[in-house]
This record gives sequence, structure tokens and C-alpha cells, in this order.
Amino acid sequence: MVTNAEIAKMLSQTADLLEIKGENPFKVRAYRNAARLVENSSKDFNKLVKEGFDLTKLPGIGNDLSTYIKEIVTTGKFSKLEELKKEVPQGLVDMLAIEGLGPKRIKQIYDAFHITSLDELKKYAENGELDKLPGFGPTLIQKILKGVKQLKKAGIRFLWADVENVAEDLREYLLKFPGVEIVEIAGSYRRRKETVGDLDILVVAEDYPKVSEYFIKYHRVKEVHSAGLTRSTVFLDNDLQIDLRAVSKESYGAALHYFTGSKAHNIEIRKIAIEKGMKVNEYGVYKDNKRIAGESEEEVYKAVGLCYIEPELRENRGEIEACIKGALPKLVKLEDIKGDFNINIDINHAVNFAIEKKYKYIAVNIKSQSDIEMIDELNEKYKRKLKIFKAFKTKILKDGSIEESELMNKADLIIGEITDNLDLDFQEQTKRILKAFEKINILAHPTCRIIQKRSEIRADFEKIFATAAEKNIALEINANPKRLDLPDPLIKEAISKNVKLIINSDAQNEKEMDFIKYGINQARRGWAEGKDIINSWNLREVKKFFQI
Ligand code: DGT
Ligand code: CA
Ligand code: CA
Repeated sequence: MVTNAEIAKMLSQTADLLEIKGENPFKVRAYRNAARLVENSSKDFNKLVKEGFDLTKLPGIGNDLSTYIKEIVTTGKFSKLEELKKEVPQGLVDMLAIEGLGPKRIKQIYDAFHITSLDELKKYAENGELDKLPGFGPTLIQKILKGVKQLKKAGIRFLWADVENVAEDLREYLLKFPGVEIVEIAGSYRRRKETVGDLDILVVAEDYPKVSEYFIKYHRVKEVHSAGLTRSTVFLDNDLQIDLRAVSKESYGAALHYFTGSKAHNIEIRKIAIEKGMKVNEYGVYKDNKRIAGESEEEVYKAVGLCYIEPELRENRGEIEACIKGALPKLVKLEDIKGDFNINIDINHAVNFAIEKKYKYIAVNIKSQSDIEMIDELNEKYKRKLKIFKAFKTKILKDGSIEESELMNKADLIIGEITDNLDLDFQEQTKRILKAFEKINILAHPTCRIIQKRSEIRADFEKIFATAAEKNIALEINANPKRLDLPDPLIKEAISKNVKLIINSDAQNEKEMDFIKYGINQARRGWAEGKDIINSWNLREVKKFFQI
């Protein structure tokens, strides 16, 4: 589902890119007006389109824009914008975020020097070339230099899994300091977002300035940005920013809630409080200027009339409404997992790992006749303790047929994956996947995205979900932290269509079998309960689902 804000963003990005390209100003303005209209509308455009409302009745929306908005709502993407992104260098798009640089000036810079990256922009600003352009005075040049610096820092996002070790190490490091009572890592890290911009650490301690002094001596600190009386910011050797904040015990819950975010969730909570004549901030909940809550998060939610909402759900994607209706999901947990269905390592190693984790079943990818014999023997050996299924992993070809083999007939399960022709158009890609559904049991990494490196394939996931639910095809949540595929919004949508999902490690070595925990993070962010996740079920239910 696409929100009004998302539609508006795509339209206004299109306007920016058209303007950088120097397109007709009337056209540019039409996109901007449409973006504003959608953004400020009290009506949900998603709903309007689904109800068949004639968008051209709205002021400033002609046939073209109406078609575009429909495309965005139904596919979640805007092909015109995708095309423009291919034409306009990313560096120029990045420059839009610099204060003082709009599309017009970026075009001016590009036309004069043909520069397309932030680094080049910095060079031209420093060596005095930019000054030669009309309107580029010293103040603007300073702004540009500052903007480039900020952007380069802000632009770096880290995979959640890549900051996990340092986050937990810092937590332990801080807890060791005398007088430190509580250390909690809030922000996107606590919400288990697939990437994090920085770490927001809260600390309850007797003497904060002393803790701060100790904090900035952490062995991986490269640069101390600031160290104040209640807040300190440093950068680690890998450029990860860490914000440390002092919090008092009585307002710990309110601070934890505020700094866990997301911002969008916080804004909604504050609205609810205001409606009830209350005020919420990082220090507590107030009524008639009196503090009525703040020590724990539970207390904060309760004070505004809500139940506790798990951090993974706090994205303003309906969690507050669900809480009011008593319909919050009971999220799946790592302890619920009873198996792994996409394992590419030595069978004996996989079996040992599974037994250690007390898994009830696994599926290993078979590559030869001897694999089959080995699995038969192991099944004999571990009767009742562990069931080992034979999975045959195969490529889904361009036309939706699959690469077949003798081994297929001896497998319990067929796992299909798309590895090429990722840029097929929406219709063709959809058709390809639906056709593959006739042959496969599990669709691996359904969108084929690689986080921050490769975008999702274009396909009609609404249709794919409907068909998967009808035919009992399991969709994978690939737990590799670089993939986390399905992405969480799609997990939420799949579940609402009654699709069953399976969290797989896709391990290439024994260590990676532990990836499952990242898949759990993602599943929880997608509102998944045990009933939605096949490998949290017992063996009998799994066999029944796949009819094996
Ligand atoms: P990140 O670091 O980009 O991965 O995302 P977050 O969510 O960790 O964001 P960050 O580090 O900028 O701020 C941490 C939390 O602090 C954020 O989730 C919510 C809260 N917060 C920050 N700025 C604002 C604000 O302007 N308004 C409200 N309501 N909350 C804010
Ligand atoms: Ca953060
Ligand atoms: Ca922060």
C-alpha cells in the first residue's frame, strides 16, 4: 500500500529531475502542484483509485497525471521516475539535499562544468570555479561546502547486522562504568530496521559527565564531535555516529519511547495525547502541567490510553489503530523457530547445527545422488529427533519454466529462485513468477533486492500473493542481512493476504545458519505471528502444508 506522502514524494522527485534536465517549466509545475494536492489531501488516494474515482475531477489533475497516480498506487512504482533516475546522474539528485541548491542551480552547475558527483562539486567550490557562475556568492559557496560534508556523513547507512557487534560491545563497555545503572540502545537499532543511520544510546547514571569522558575513550572512537553535559556525539573508526544521552531514572521510559521513534510513530502518539488534553515529550506525560507518567514505556502508553507496542511495529503503519482495536499481532520469536529450509552447506554440518539448536526439521539442498543417500541414512539415524527434507533448488528461467533435473523427482521440495533477467517489465516478470508457481513449493528471495545495492524487481506482488495463498506456495523471508527479502512492508501485505512465509538462512557456511535471527527481526517488522511462519510450526503441520 502506498501512502499519500509516498505518492507526493515520487511526483515531486519527478518534478525535480525534470527541472534539472531543463524540461518545460509548465510541466514541472504541474507535477509539483499534483504532489502538493496529494500530500495535503484528507482523502486516501490509495482508496480513491481502488474505488475507481475519476481523478481528473481534482484541480490540476489531467489525464496524464491521473494515469501516473494510478500506476503508482497499483504498482508502488513510477516508471517515468525510474527512467528519469537512469538519465539523471545520482550525484545531481544528491545535490538537491544541499541547502541553497535547487534544481535550477544544479542545472546551472551541470551545464557549466558537467560535474555529476559531490566530490567534484566540492572541488569546484574549493578551487573558485563555482564563484564564476552568476548568483554564486561566498555565502552560497560556504553553504554548499557545509552541505557536501553533512551529506557525505548522513548518506552512510549501515546494515543492522554490521553494527550489532559494536552496539552490544558498547553496551557492555558502558555498563562496566561505576554508577551506570541502565544502558539502552534506542532509535532504528531498537526497532530492528534493516539499516541504521546512527546509534542512539541512552544512559541512566549517577555522574553523566564522568560517563561521557569514559565513553569518548572507547577504543573505536575516531572523532569526538561534541561532549556536553547531557549529550555526547562521536564517530567510530568505521564512520558510524554514536549519540549518547543522559536520562534521569524517572523519565527513562519517556526518553526511551521518544528516542526509539520512529518519528512518525511519536507524532501520532503526541496527537492522541493532545486530543486527551495531555502532553508527551522525552521527559514524561503531562496533564494540567502535572507529570502523570514517564518511568517506563508501558506507563507512557497506558497514560495516553494505549497498550504497549513493540519497537519493531513503531513505524506508523497502523499499529496505533490495531492497538486501539485490540488487534496487535503476537509477534513471532526466535525461540519459535523449529527449522530452516534453505541450506547450502555440508549436510553433516547442517545436521549438527540443527540438533544443537533443537530444530525439529531442516531441508538441505541436494546436488547429487549421494546427497540423497546420505540424507536417507541420516533420517534413519535421527528418527524422531530431526527430519531432514530434500530440497531441490532451481533457477526460474525467463519464461517461467524451471531448470529441471533428474534429482527433482527425488526431492521433497522444489525451491525456485530468480537470478537473471531482473529487469523484465512488470507484466512479464509477474507472468514469469506465476508460471513458476506451477512447479515450485518455495519462492526464494522473492524481490531479488540487495539492500542499498540492487532494487526490487518490478512485479505485481498483489497478484503473486493471492496466487501463493491459493496454491500453498511458501514465500521466503531470506534472512541474509544483505537481502532481508521479502522487505517488511511486503511481509505485512503478504500476511494480510493469508500468504504463508518461511524464514530461511540461505547459509553458505555453518556460521550463516545463525542468520535466522535477522530474518526474525524482519518478520516482526512485517507483523508476522507464528501462524504466518511455516518454520515455527510443528512437523505434522509443515508436512501437511507442502503435502509431503
Ligand atoms: P536512523 O538513525 O536514521 O536509522 O533512524 P532513527 O529512527 O534512529 O532516527 P534518529 O537517530 O534521527 O533519531 C532517533 C529517534 O529520536 C527517532 O526515531 C525519533 C526521535 N526523534 C528524533 N528527531 C525527532 C523529531 O524531530 N521529532 C520527534 N517526534 N522525534 C524525533
Ligand atoms: Ca538513529
Ligand atoms: Ca541519532
